[in-house]
Amino acid sequence: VKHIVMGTAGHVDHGKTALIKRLTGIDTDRLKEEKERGITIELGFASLTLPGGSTIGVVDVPGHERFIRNMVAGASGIDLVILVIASDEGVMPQTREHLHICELLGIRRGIIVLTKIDKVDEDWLELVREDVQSILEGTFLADAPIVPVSSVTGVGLQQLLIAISKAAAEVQESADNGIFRLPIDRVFTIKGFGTIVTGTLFSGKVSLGEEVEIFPACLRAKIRGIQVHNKAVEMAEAGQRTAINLQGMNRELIARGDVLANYGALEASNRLDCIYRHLPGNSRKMKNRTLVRLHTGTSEVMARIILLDREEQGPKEESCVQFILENSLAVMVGDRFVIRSYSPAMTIGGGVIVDTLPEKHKRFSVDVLRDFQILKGGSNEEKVETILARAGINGINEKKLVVRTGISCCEMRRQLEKMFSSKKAILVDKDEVRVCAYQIFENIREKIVHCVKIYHEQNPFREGLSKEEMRKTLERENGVGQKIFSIAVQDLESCNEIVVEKDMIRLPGHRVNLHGEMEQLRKDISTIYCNGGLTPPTMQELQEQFSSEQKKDISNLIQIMIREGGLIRVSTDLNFSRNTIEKLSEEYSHLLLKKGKVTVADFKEMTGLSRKHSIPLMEYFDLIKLTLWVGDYRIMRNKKEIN
Ligand SMILES: Nc1nc2c(ncn2[C@@H]2O[C@H](COP(=O)(O)OP(=O)(O)OP(=O)(O)O)[C@@H](O)[C@H]2O)c(=O)[nH]1
Ligand SMILES: [Mg+2]
Repeated sequence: VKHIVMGTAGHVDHGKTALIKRLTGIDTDRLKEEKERGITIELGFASLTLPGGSTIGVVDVPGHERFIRNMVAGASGIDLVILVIASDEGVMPQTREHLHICELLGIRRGIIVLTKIDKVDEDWLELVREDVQSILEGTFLADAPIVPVSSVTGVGLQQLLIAISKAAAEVQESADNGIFRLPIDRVFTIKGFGTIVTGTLFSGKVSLGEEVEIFPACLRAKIRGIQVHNKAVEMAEAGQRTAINLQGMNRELIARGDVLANYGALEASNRLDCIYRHLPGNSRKMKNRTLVRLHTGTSEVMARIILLDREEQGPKEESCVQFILENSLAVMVGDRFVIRSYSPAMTIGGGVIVDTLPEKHKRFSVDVLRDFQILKGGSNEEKVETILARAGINGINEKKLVVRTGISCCEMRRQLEKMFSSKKAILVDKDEVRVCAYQIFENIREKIVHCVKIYHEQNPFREGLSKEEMRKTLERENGVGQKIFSIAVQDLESCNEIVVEKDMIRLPGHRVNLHGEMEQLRKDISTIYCNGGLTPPTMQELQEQFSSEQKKDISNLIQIMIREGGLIRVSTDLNFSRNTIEKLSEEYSHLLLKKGKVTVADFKEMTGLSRKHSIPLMEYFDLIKLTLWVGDYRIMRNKKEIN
């Protein structure tokens, strides 16, 4: 069954509430203040049974400009609008403003009702009709029927009911994304029942006993009772005016503007990427960073608009923007919004949300603007790809993908299956259906292999590195989560790119039995340097003593031995054993103490070395600050400092 909600719209005092009362028998002005002042303040609700027997929900909104925020809340979610214009007054400011709001909210169907015809004559009515027609030009109501009525005499009401039935029959059932969502427009308590919330059920369905959540505060609650058109029901569906009794929920914690939804379905956000249209009637251009009122669903928040693709925005222009919200909202991609200026509060534009959890963007970035085009009008696959890229290293779960792309749950499942098999996405967590872009996953795989490779180079004696340690490093440095890490390791293992033994990861080519050979090689090198004393071989001379396959191992080993301290690097080409250097250092110190000043000739005489070895060694001792080079000779550095 198609469920339909019809809403009123129009200037204050034009007869909206009187009309609904005449049609439904229900006086939707319930408040004492409303009765006293004769105006509507809060939203009113009723149901209307059509000639064919079906029942539709009715939302009556206030016309006064001070209560526009209530009007926007009431109008979001309606399928059909009754634009009420009093024939004695004709088109007034809120006639236009409400019309704009309905247009911006994406309402597609409606009827114009000219009320109070008992107060005007035929000629006047004709003038008003022409005036009305001119403001409807180019809007969704351009071809809508115009029905003159009097709520006092009852003239025209029958024709109106027929027009409503016809329009209701033409309402297309909107594609349902499958997520239960109800933006709350009223909260109250009933003795013995506790907290009740009401709203138009946007999408999905809800049943008795179900676990739900209130966003953006993320409060858990249980459905104790459901009413539709004042009747208790087991389940409510998209498009129905619904009252819900929540179990275990304090009334004070909920307010209009909150959203009741499936548990875990939504996420609070402080930034929204949107396509924004500045209304044609605006006299002023929209400037970057303007503070505005953003209305969406039943909520209103203050927000700063960041124009991403232009310096300022003129009337009729459409642009890519990001809103920075003063209070967080829980919305979905595809949701419509209305923007009103801060002061005076006037409707100036609106549009549609294209990402609910974006990062801060750089203005005029080609990449960002390309993403906007995709999120606005791309294929499902392109949209999912863009959001997966934005979601980053740990991916995003399927539910949140639905929220962030506006693609329905069923369609999303099909889309993901396709992307899994074409290697564009990968499932990283089966339980919550968490998905990651394949490219990002591949980067993690590469990073792991690279880490192991580096580790082997630096630690040729070790079999491999600890899996847990690598996981911690990747988590710390790249934010890689546990699940995706283990999937990447498993995947690499099955592709035979790494070997996992117990808690160790190594490359398949890394021969564990090298251990013994390497140890032997190390001993050999050590002996060569010990025997070499003050005249060790150069790197090349050393390499020549071994086979060519061992070359790479030797330079690795030398590096390790230097790092460990057994060998001392004196110049790029000369290494000495630690013992040799220590002994030499002692002798040199003695000489320095004895002579005070030591020349190269003195050093050569002491060691019996040629310049080739003497100079690098003397420079080495300068470097480690044993000596200070003063012109032609060296002095002991410590001694000089004492002086
Ligand atoms: N003569 C005559 N008076 C009407 C008709 N419809 C409404 N009225 C009167 O107009 C006044 C305003 O009517 P409402 O229905 O409260 O107007 P409204 O559009 O709901 O006003 P807000 O909700 O405050 O915007 C009331 O005094 C009604 O009795 C009509 O068809 N003929
Ligand atoms: Mg009213």
